Amino acid sequence: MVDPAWRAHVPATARIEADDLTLEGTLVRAWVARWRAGPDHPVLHDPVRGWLTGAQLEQWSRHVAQELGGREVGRGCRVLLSGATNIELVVVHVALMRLGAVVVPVNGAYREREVTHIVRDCRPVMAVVADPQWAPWIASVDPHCVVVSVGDAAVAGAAADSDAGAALDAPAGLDAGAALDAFGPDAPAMIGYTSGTTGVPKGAVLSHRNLLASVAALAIAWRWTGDDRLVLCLPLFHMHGLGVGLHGTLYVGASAVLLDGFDPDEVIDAIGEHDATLFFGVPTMYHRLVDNARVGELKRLRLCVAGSAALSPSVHEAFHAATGRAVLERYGMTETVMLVSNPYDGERRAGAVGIPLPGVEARFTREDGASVDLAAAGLDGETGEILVRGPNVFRGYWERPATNVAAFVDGWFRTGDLATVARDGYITIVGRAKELIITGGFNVYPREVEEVVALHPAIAEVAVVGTPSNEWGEEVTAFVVVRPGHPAPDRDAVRDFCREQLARFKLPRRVVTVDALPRNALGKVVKHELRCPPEPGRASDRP
Ligand code: MLC
Ligand code: AMP
Repeated sequence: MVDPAWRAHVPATARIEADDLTLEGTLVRAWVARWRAGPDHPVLHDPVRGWLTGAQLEQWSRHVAQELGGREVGRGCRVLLSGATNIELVVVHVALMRLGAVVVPVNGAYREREVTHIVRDCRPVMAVVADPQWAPWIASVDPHCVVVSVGDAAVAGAAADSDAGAALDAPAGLDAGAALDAFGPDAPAMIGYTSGTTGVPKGAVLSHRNLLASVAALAIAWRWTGDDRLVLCLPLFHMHGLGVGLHGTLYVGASAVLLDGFDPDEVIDAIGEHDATLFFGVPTMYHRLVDNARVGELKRLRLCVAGSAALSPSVHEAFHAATGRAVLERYGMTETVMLVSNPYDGERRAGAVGIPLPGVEARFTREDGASVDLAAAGLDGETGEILVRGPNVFRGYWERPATNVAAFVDGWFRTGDLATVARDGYITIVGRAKELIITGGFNVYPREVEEVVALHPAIAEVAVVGTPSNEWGEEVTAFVVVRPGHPAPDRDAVRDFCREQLARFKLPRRVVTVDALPRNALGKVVKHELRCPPEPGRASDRP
């Protein structure tokens, strides 16, 4: 039998099979085992709470779980979770996972339209959120959904924590304790909202096994151990911050310094102050770091990882020149957590995402529809859609049977991403079969923006596309046809008009007025023919 490509990630001295990744059963079981093995090990830091040890996280999350359990949050119940990157949010997240509730992470920038869609779709019993504005929005869909603030949910658990310092093996003495950490690997753990290939936001249901498999693979591939310390400034409502940064840290028994939001100087300060070894970021963060005079200080890190969007080779090279460190780029998605990564040992190729991670198998569907193995000869230079399979890959979208049929081919998940494979097996993402704009690592679905812009009284027609930007990767750009007799609305007028209905990162950064949209014989807008006029001196366009 041919060795899978992923073996390239495994150290020569280790023997690992795909099944070994999920031997611990669930992510929660693995976390609890680490906290018990190292109760005094510092696990999480934030500027308000300082350091929290494994024992403290175990106990605090257990008590929050008991509080929430007492409020009817049980196994399989969906719970919306949205808040800043800090210890309180993590405690609530861990508590929900330990209860067997299904966490639905939601971007805190979402507006009423976006929040109510998710509430209507997944019917949560509770919403633990940071923004008080959300309460009436949620109540408008379901008045029975309990809405609490992240602080209140976390503090309720802390107040119950009267046996602080009690032995870690005491939970059986607490009533609800027996109900924690007691579910199988196939139980749903999380529903991540994403639009997949079709553009309608839908929930990807990930099991505890999916989440475990992915971080177990990353621990091997990135040599991530309990001695590591990550500076984590990513939002905890997407896979990058949550499924990789947080879950991985807790899985390997390492530590993370949490920062709410990205500021290059704060990141560099935190790395120095806390002797960090790791940084994970989206390309926009690396773009800003290489522009910072102190970027050289990042050379003290063991590993810098980039993902969620393509890292431009020029930023990769500038970072390397300034720090002596080659950024390790990887590729993943909500439905699968992580899929492909450059190797820790070996070439970290600028512009490529690397080789499938341990446990992950990848195939290609060529333009003629033929599906071929990644290693098949003659792929060099050809473009195909990547299909994947593995213990990390979700089973389907929440209550979307028809979409699920189309999302898989013979058990292989269609990523909607187009790639090429070099003869040595390195994968390069070259485009997308799905209509999607990725700006600063956040996904924007053109159709969603088009639907809102089209409501503007002066706009007759609109087409939204992603246009290249050095800083953001892509920028949301709206091409508009103005209604006869109306003055053309400028960029700010369009943004202001959409502000109530769209999260800020979805607002068009460019608005271009055109006489007509290019259409094909069937009347469909030919988006690739839409071109932006140059705007010299744009701040975001670094040469
Ligand atoms: C913020 N803004 C954005 C934006 N982020 N606009 C477009 N795209 C974005 N990503 C808006 C703000 O609302 C503000 O609007 C204006 O830009 C200036 O904000 P800023 O202060 O410069 O931005 P900042 O807050 O610094 O945010 C930039 C960022 C952030 C890069 C730190 O976008 C970020 O944290 N991105 C990470 C996204 C992420 O975690 N993705 C993972 C997805 S998981 P205004 O109107 O007020 O001027 C995934 C799977 C995988 O994809 O493989 O990982
Ligand atoms: P999401 O829906 O937020 O999970 O976004 C996943 C998408 O992000 C993938 O399908 C890719 O299109 C994109 N993506 C993630 N990592 C990379 C990368 N390193 N290079 C290019 N695209 C990426």
